[in-house]
Amino acid sequence: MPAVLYHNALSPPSRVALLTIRNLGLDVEIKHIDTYKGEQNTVEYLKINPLHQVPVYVDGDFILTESRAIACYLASSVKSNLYPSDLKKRSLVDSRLYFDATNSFPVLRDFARPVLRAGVKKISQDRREAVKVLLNSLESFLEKSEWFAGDELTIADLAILSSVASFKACGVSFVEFPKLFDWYNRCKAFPGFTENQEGAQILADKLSKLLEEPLWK
Ligand SMILES: N[C@@H](CCC(=O)N[C@@H](CS)C(=O)NCC(=O)O)C(=O)O
Repeated sequence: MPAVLYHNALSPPSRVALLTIRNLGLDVEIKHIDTYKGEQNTVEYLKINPLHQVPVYVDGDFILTESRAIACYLASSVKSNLYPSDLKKRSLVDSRLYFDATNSFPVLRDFARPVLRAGVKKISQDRREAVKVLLNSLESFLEKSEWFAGDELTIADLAILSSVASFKACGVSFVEFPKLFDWYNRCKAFPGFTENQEGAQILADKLSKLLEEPLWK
């Protein structure tokens, strides 16, 4: 029986796990969980993840939550260079993954969640500014190397792509961030890019419908 990823395409963390699966070419069954219909709150699902979130990776009796941990596990399980075994290279990947978890995703979440979950109709200026500050930080990482954790694509790029694709779908301009724009365009060659962008677009369309102002201005 193949392993299962409980997934929702709108969810940036869920797309981190999916991008990893696609780039590793793994045979994993993708089960869609509609978090807007509350499918993450069923008794059955809560047994898998009491935090009622996607993504969750399940392989037999092995249950793994947290998108970036899933990415590390999957890449390690097949000894992929997407998560290098060299300690220093791997630590740089970890560093970027922690940055992604504590900076990129929170900025995106704070931008989107009040609209999706709390009926907010306008995104505050400080949340819009936080997006630019984040993209500026990402731009600075790319001054040192072609990819976020060195000279080759790693799961750090896949994690960051999930958030960046969401901002792109929201219409955020990349004119001030040429290295990031170039990196984003180079990512197009990798498996799962379009699928990830489509999920990001569904998120952006949903936000647009709920807002009383342009999504990005
Ligand atoms: N730190 C978690 C975050 C996962 C997360 O926030 N998932 C959200 C979607 S973006 C979710 O499932 N929300 C549904 C809920 O909380 O009920 C990860 O990286 O996997």
